[in-house]
Amino acid sequence: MILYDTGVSGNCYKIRLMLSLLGLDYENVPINLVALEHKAPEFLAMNPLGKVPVLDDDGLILRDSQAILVYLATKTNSTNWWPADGTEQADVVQWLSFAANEMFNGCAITRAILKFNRPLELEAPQKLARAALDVLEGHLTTHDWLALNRSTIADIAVYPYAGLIWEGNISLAPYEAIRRWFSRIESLPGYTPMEGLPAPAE
Ligand SMILES: N[C@@H](CCC(=O)N[C@@H](CS)C(=O)NCC(=O)O)C(=O)O
Repeated sequence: MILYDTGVSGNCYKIRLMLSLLGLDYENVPINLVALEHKAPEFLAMNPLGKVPVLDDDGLILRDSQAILVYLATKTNSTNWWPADGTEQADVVQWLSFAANEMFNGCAITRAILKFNRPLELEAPQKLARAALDVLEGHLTTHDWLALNRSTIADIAVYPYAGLIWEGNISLAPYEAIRRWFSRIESLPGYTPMEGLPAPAE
């Protein structure tokens, strides 16, 4: 398996984390976004959206971190991470959509503006980030995990941009339930860190 990967990307980190939790070997091909390697014709042939991550498993090419998480759990028959039952899958998918929408457009964009000086307007993504964190905090006040009362790919999809939001100048100090959930994820066997995660204690 080959992962086309950018180290600072939370979406790519989701895949590195899942591969590590599943104990899978893979080849890592770094993609330099500053050098626009993701817009080169050979990369666009794999992902016409021109975005990382991309996974190549023996010629099967997949884009989108949520889709890749489903694929990796399915490939390894890990029904604890990705259930076989459709109703249970729907519970997990609610959070995969939350990761791709509210977490990305709120937390990831807020971080990108402040950490990478992206020339975007800050107010709307910051507001979305706080609203998303409030939803997470509310859920995690009464649940240990996002779906199915156990760790699933839902947690792996949402964790990175929640944990990295301190790089977007939003303090995690008031979010006690989220920080307890971080500790549970960071204690999973096979957990691997990235630059900025685990988030420093405040
Ligand atoms: N929905 C996609 C989003 C992928 C994405 O936005 N990747 C970013 C890095 S985190 C990227 O490649 N950005 C470069 C660009 O959009 O030009 C996923 O979850 O993988």
